[in-house]
Amino acid sequence: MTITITAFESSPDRGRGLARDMRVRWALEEVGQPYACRLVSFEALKQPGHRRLNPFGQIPTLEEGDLALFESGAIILHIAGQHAGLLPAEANARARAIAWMFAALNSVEPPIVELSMAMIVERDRPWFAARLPMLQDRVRARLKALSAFLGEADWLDGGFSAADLLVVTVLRRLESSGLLPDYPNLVAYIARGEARPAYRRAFDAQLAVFAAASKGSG
Ligand code: GTB
Repeated sequence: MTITITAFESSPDRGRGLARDMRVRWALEEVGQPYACRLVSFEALKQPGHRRLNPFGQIPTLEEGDLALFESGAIILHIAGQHAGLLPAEANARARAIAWMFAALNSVEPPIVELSMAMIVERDRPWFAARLPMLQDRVRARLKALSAFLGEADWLDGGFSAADLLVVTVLRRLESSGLLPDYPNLVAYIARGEARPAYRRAFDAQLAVFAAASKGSG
């Protein structure tokens, strides 16, 4: 069955692979599933047609036959449940990997998003300088715990899984924050994720969208 995902027609990340379609593309590449991508403008995201797929008017979504899904975590869990390669077969290991998927999205990503949003939209506000250390400390607390848990291991729990895919994509959003170098094992962990052939294919696919959009507008 054909899989169709949605992505920004023109991503504000300028092809850096930081929008959440990147993680879905990467998951599909890891399991070897071809997919089509429908590009959506910011305006179209908020129209009823797209809100039928995602009530919040956001990307990414996934359509496959009668199924329409939103929320990148749910989409990746669905892909991992349908195809081998993203979750361990053994029940306890699988449950632990799913716990880490939730941790990536519920414990690690929120303070990172809060910090990056503040850097983008609050930089000129009078309270920004006072608030920044608190936002950075909240991110550091997560990085410290993650770094301690990972130690010298390549991946969070044995082999690469959807949990690593999500944690790596979440951490990548910190690349310009200056916070990562204090955690060399996390820097190496991100690099290991980015070196995977499936990651490269996914990255190149989203970059090609940005390159085509730039050509069209210039
Ligand atoms: N919880 C949802 C999920 O995981 O799927 C969140 C989805 C979401 O935030 N989607 C964003 C969106 O559609 C795109 S990824 N935004 C449009 C809107 O809300 O109107 C977030 C994102 C956007 C831009 C950058 N960037 O420029 O670096 C990074 C991440």
